[in-house]
Order: sequence, then C-alpha cells, then structure tokens
Amino acid sequence: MTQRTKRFDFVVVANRLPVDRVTGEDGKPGWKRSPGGLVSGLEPVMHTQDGAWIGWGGSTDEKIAPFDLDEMRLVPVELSAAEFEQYYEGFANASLWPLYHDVIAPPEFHRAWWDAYVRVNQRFAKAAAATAADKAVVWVHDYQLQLVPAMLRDLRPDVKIGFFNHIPFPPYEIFAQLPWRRRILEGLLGADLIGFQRPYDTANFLRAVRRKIGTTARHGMVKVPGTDGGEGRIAKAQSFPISIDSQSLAELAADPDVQRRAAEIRTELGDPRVLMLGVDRMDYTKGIRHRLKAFGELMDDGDLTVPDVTLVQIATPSRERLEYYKQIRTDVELAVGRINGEHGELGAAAVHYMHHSYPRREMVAFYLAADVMLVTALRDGMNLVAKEYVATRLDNTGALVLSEFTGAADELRQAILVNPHDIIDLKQSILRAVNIEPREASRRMRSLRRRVSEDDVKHWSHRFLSTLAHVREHP
Ligand code: GDG
Repeated sequence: MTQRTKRFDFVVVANRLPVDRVTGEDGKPGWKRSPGGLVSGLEPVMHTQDGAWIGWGGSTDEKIAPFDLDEMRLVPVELSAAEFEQYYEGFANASLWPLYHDVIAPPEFHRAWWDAYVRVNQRFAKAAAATAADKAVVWVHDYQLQLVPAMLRDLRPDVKIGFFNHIPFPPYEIFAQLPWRRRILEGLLGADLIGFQRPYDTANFLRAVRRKIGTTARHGMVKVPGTDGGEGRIAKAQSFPISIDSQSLAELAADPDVQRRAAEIRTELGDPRVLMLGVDRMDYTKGIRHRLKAFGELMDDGDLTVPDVTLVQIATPSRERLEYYKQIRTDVELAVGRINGEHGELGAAAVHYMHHSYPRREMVAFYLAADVMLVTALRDGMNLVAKEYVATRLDNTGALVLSEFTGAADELRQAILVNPHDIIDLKQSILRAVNIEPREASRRMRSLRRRVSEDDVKHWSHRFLSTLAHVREHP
C-alpha cells in the first residue's frame, strides 16, 4: 500500500486541522502544530494507535495533499471561499452557534447555508471513509459536523463512530426553531456514542430525540430504528466534561522564566494591589460587556479605584466578518474607552484591553500575574480558561469568579459562582474576590486545583474512547 492510500485505525474528524501555516527559516512555507487542548488530549491515542486527523487547513480554494507531522497523518479537506461563507460563517456560526447558546444573538436561517453545510459534511464523511481502516474508530468533533456520523455510517457500516459536541446542546423549545432539526438529530444518531459537556446537554438532546424521532431512551441508550424495517441499533448519549492539559500548564507555571515574566507584567502595569484578568475569544457569549459594566460601576461607586486595582482584558480576534462579532467588538471598545476616560490616570489605565492573541507561555504568565480571574460567560459549553487559571496557581493563591452558565461551574464548585445577568450579584462577587481572606482563597484554590489536575484532558479522551469501545451495538 502506498503512503497516500494507507488507512488508519484511529481517525479524528474536526473542522480544523490542529496545525497553523508558518514560514520556515529558509523562507519556505510549512506547518506548525497549534497548541490546542484537543490535540494534547488525543496525543496518546494518536501515537499508540495509527492515527489520522481530518480537517480544513485554514485557507480557501486550495488543494493540499495529506501529509505527516509529529507522527500524525493530516488529511486536509478543501473548502471554497463560498463554502467558507455559507457552511462555516453562515450555518455553523450564524445559525447553530447562536441557537445553541441560548439565542443570545438571533440565529439566522438560510436554505443556501444549509445546503452548503450538507455538502461540506458529506465531503468530510467521504474523507473519513477513505482514511479509516477496517473496523477503525472514528471520532467526529463539534457542531460544524453534526451530519457526519450518519453519512459515514452509510459509507462505512463497519467503523465505530463517536461524536463529541464541544458547545451546549439547547433545550428542545429552542432547538425546535431549527428548520432542519430532524436531519441534525438523525445525523448525530449515526454515531455509536454521542458525547456532551454536561448532563444537562445530554438531557436536552435526549428530549429532542424523544420529541422529534419518537424513540425512547433508557440510561442514555437510544434505540435507533433500522432502515426499511431492518434491525435497529443502539446509540448512547452521555456527558464527558472536557478538561485541559493540566500537567503541561503546571510545568509552564513552575518555569522560573515564566514566573519572572509574571512579575514583570505586574511591574509594567504599575504594581497594582489587585490585578484582575479576563481572557476570551471576542464573542458575545463570553459576557465581556456584562463584566465591564460591573467593573465600571464599581469604579463609579468608588469601591474600586485606580491605580489600586486594574483589569487586563485579553479578547482574541474571532469570526470578525460576522455582524454580531463586529457589534460586540464595538460595544466592548466603547465600554473600555468610557471606563478609562472616566477613571484612568496618566500612566494608570483602569482597563488594559488587548485585541490580539499571545503565545501560550505569555498566557500562563498572565494567569500567574492575576489575583482575580473573571469568567462571566452568558453560556459556554465548558470554558477552558477557568480551568487553565486554576491549573497554574501552584501556590494556591488567587480567586476565580465563575459564571453559573459555563459547563465548568458544574465541577468548579469552590469558585465564586455568579449569575452574570444579575449586575448586583456580579459586582458583589467581584468585590468578594478582591477582598477574599488569604486563608479562604487558599482553601478554595487547593480544592479547585485538585479537581483540575486529577481530571485532565487525557483522562477525558480515555474515558470517551473506552466508553465508545464498549457500546452495545444492538438492542
Ligand atoms: C469551545 C467552547 C469549550 C485564548 N486566547 C488565547 C489563547 N486562548 C485559548 C485559551 C483556551 C482556549 O483558547 C479557549 O477555550 P474556551 O473553552 O475558553 O472557549 P472556546 O474557544 O469558545 O471553546 C468551550 C471548548 O470549546 C472546549 O471543548 O470549553 O465552551 O465554546 O485554551 O487559553 N491561547 C493562546 N493565546 C491567546 O491569546 N495561546
């Protein structure tokens, strides 16, 4: 068998390949692994089994041949510029994303977007079918690819299919707005195991299946009817809260250079008594506006003052061509400008706002420098930032203010939990974090850290894949 036609026992299918384009020292284009948690979590499986990863390479209208990197086969799927607009920006990020996040922004539905979504999902399914070895395990990821499980099962009934949804699954009353709701459920039910972040998401999915497909489920086992009266199958739905690569983050946090950089960041910020931090993609689901409103009011009230307290808000650019993303950026920038205009002093801003991304080491230095971490998402599948902050606090200092509407809040019960829609609660929670007694902070952080380090992303992928291996096939 030639390299090109080699087939793999373990195949990951995700919207993006886990690599970024780089220009090498010789000026030639190449690839570098992107530092995502998912790839760290899957690394042990990728290397012990023969692993391949199928995904979009990040540029449109470009055909790229499969290639190997870090002992992984990478199989690029091509997207045209129109497909990027309709499948990715359109259906995935302007229909599904807002619909699955409590309709914080109104979802738009367009038939042309749906058609592109079907076409691109079919392309991913075909690529997976051509890459998977006999009886391989194929793990499909996220809301961009919900039709792939059933499409792949049609092409390759021999493979074991897992699906994991990284974002929330909405309550039926919201999901039911989707014109193609039944097709999405049928797509997902093509998997043997359908994983969600929280039990709440699993329950929402099972309710939608009951209402729209009419099948019953016991202990998360759905009886999927066979086609043309043939024998049915079992699809299992279960929650698998994702985690982070705790060990590598703790190693970075213990690195003297990173610690020096953290101290330097505080000095550069004028050595505030309290440094608060927010790290988010610039997305309307992350509650950045709510956070700034609470922070601004605390300054207005005189409860927080400059230069005693400062907030660093890192908002990495995201989906910038979409209308609601332009809007949230404008809102955030107006709010930052207003707070700084009213409360900043020469050389001492109330809010330091950065709209760009940082290398991983610098992110960890920010986590180490921050006394208070603010995670105020209005809805979030999990929120890895909350877990990352905790994992780096090796000396058990620091306080985490965490929205109840994140998946992470189910596990991180020792955080200061908050309803970000309740501005009074948000203000009081921020003040609680600012004024927390060191002993209480240490007790809480120790318990949070135990939770995050015992349950890292490698455990998560192991738990998912071993459950997938044992799902019964027939009723
Ligand atoms: C989706 C779901 C779920 C951010 N800025 C920089 C940077 N980041 C990294 C963070 C973190 C990741 O990006 C963001 O992860 P989140 O979980 O916070 O949020 P989403 O991007 O919305 O992720 C979410 C997740 O999938 C996993 O299942 O938890 O609910 O929405 O790791 O550190 N990293 C670097 N520079 C930056 O400037 N290096």
